[in-house]
Amino acid sequence: MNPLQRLRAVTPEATKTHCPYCAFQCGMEMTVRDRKGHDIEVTADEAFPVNRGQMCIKGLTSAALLEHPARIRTPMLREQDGRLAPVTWETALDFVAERLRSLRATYGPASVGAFGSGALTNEKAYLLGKFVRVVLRSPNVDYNGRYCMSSAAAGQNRAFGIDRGLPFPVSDIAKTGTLMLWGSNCAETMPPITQWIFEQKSAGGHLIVVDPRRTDTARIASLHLQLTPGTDLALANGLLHLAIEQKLIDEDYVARRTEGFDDLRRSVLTSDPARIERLTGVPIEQQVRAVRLLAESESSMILSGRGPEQQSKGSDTVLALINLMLALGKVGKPASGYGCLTGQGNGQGGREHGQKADQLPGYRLIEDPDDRRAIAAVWGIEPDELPGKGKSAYELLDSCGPQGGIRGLLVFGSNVVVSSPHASNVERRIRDLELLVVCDSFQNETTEAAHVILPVAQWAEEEGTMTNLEGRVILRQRVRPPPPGCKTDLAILCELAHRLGVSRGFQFESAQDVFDELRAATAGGRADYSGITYEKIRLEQGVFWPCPSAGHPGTPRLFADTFAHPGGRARFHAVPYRPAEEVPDTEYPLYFTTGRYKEHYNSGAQTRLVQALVDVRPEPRVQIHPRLAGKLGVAEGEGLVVQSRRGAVCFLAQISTDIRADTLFAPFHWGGRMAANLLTIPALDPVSGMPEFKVCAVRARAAGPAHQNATIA
Ligand SMILES: Nc1nc2c(c(=O)[nH]1)N[C@H]1C(S)=C(S)[C@@H](COP(=O)(O)OP(=O)(O)OC[C@H]3O[C@@H](n4cnc5c(=O)[nH]c(N)nc54)[C@H](O)[C@@H]3O)O[C@H]1N2
Ligand SMILES: Nc1nc2c(c(=O)[nH]1)N[C@H]1C(S)=C(S)[C@@H](COP(=O)(O)OP(=O)(O)OC[C@H]3O[C@@H](n4cnc5c(=O)[nH]c(N)nc54)[C@H](O)[C@@H]3O)O[C@H]1N2
Ligand code: SF4
Ligand SMILES: [Mo]
Repeated sequence: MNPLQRLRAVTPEATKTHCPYCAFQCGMEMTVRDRKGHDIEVTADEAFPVNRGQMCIKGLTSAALLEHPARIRTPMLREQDGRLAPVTWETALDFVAERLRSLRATYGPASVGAFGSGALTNEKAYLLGKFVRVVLRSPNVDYNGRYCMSSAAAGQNRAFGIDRGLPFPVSDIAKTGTLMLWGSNCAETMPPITQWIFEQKSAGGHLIVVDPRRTDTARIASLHLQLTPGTDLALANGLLHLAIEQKLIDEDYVARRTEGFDDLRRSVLTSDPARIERLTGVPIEQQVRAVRLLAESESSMILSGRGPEQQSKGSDTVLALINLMLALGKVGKPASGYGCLTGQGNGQGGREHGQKADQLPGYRLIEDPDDRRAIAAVWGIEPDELPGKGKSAYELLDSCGPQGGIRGLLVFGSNVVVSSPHASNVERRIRDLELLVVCDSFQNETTEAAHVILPVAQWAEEEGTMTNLEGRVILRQRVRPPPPGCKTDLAILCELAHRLGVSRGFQFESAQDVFDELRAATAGGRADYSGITYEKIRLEQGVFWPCPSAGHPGTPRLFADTFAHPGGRARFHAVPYRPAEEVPDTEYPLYFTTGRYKEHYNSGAQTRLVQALVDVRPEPRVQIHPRLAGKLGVAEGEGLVVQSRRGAVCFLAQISTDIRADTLFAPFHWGGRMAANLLTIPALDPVSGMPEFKVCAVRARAAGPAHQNATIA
């Protein structure tokens, strides 16, 4: 069946679209079963080549969000007495525009800004960046992808000159000889990916997992390196040292395709296996086995997740992983190389179109004069009128209030009070804002501090493109109209722009119109979308960027012949090991690390509303090794008070030999007193601005009988 026939074969009510959650962006079909559009069935799209008919429990239950009773259906304004009152759109938008105007007049344009999201479509990310730069004239726009992909992005840009999470389609996973999943628990965080891993394993491939916990992903591995949290950089350098010692380096590849190896070679001299074993806890035999599997398989790949990336040295760690794969001569070979498993639905596209503090559309740089000229021309302004680089996500939030100088903030698609490090600080800061506007479909912990809440359409109620973890640009089609009272993010941005006196450049009939402008803005940029159209996406099951012209087929695979740096070579970087910002000591003797459950998504703002998911995972539990639990006197299901220098949380204990005895783990999907981020440290990677979500020091004690239910209350 050709793709057109396949589209027609679908029943009239079934619309092909994609899941609202993670970067796997499973193809799904939504069928409206009643005339009101309330009863909607979700099935996985058998024909979509990424998930091939599989989906996880989150995607399959996602339709519950559309008619959810908690859905906000009218704008809300905070009254003098602190209560939220429903108001008309006119009132709400006039109020926001007036406050933005007066804050800018009093404190200057940089006093207002926006916080965006990897949940936003490409069109929204593009228009948000344009709105902040052109209408607010502020440098301050950043987004939650800073918490997610920024270290991998920084590493790939420096090494390859381009950042596309995966340089190949996920189907290449099935063809690789050795797959090393480094700090990714993808069996739980993008479950349908395991079909490719199982295929790889049945073809005789090896799977290595690097994680301080024996996760569902580690359980299917033939080799599990259960390292000490925060020591990934040491381990990666150590593997390179071993590769050099054991003569596994592809000298010919290094000479032809790279630069900077001599400096790197010198820098890993001290990373001898015994030292690395002491630092990381990974036995020498395991180090040797891992590097031999990577080097000696005809094809091999390292895919990283948030484990090594969400550290204050995350971008260096990514460089070390790339160093290793370049030195082994793997990058650009079939089914080989380095890739990052992007997290959010549009984590990839969200970082390409200008909602990042240092970037302009097409992955252009805001500090590059040529890039500024190119975008200013598309936007019809002078290059000088474009503001410069703004603050990174955590720094932006930490600057809210009179001291930091950010007085007004618009939030699109992030529950920052739950998902930011040192959450109590972020909550205090945003409560100091003179204007906090949250655009969302639901109230959450962040809207509690909002002056205005604007209710938005959800993913199935509007069109837009997303760029999945492979760099494949896909199309979300509209399944039903938004409920009366809700507007799209695009409409909100345009209407605010008009009220602030900027009409030109903010008059779009549809998301597709915005996409057409985005295409023009990316032409000639690193992430070139100019040859992509909605129609082409429909016909070809998505199009991989770069796609620089209408006749261009898109680029599923990068680096076969060249890298994106001038001269075409990849660059090695010497990245010496350094410890985490905070390591255990006598006062706070344990590591604390964080991550995810299969059933919940990020801050939980959406999934905590879905009963089927709450039934399976009603609350967070702290994972603790039985030996440590015994020492602390805590039993399964009892309260354990976990305390860091920033706060304390009483979690119920989940006792398990799957975790190291020096480490506690908790998910960050809950807010309030159960927020893991009350404990985390806001140490930031100096290059990427990524917070150290994966490592801090804590102490723990049994809560005692009086407090057993403390976390449930
Ligand atoms: N179910 C579910 N799926 C999701 C999401 C979700 O919230 N829930 N979110 C989506 C998003 S936005 C993202 S970014 C991805 C994230 O996907 P993953 O990267 O798979 O998720 P995490 O659980 O954050 O981290 C992965 C692993 O890192 C390990 N880890 C902790 N500390 C360290 C360390 O120091 N070194 C190493 N090597 N590993 C460490 C943790 O034990 C954890 O198992 O998932 C996406 N998919
Ligand atoms: N301790 C710890 N903290 C972490 C992490 C960790 O591993 N450990 N991971 C970090 C990572 S990787 C990420 S990605 C962040 C994610 O955490 P957040 O940035 O809080 O993201 P979500 O929880 O996905 O919040 C999305 C919100 O956006 C809304 N939304 C969804 N789509 C749209 C839309 O199109 N428009 C608008 N206006 N709103 C929309 C949803 O209803 C929801 O309220 O958390 C980070 N925080
Ligand atoms: S794997 Fe990701 S995209 Fe697929 S259904 Fe689950 S959450 Fe949705
Ligand atoms: Mo993420």
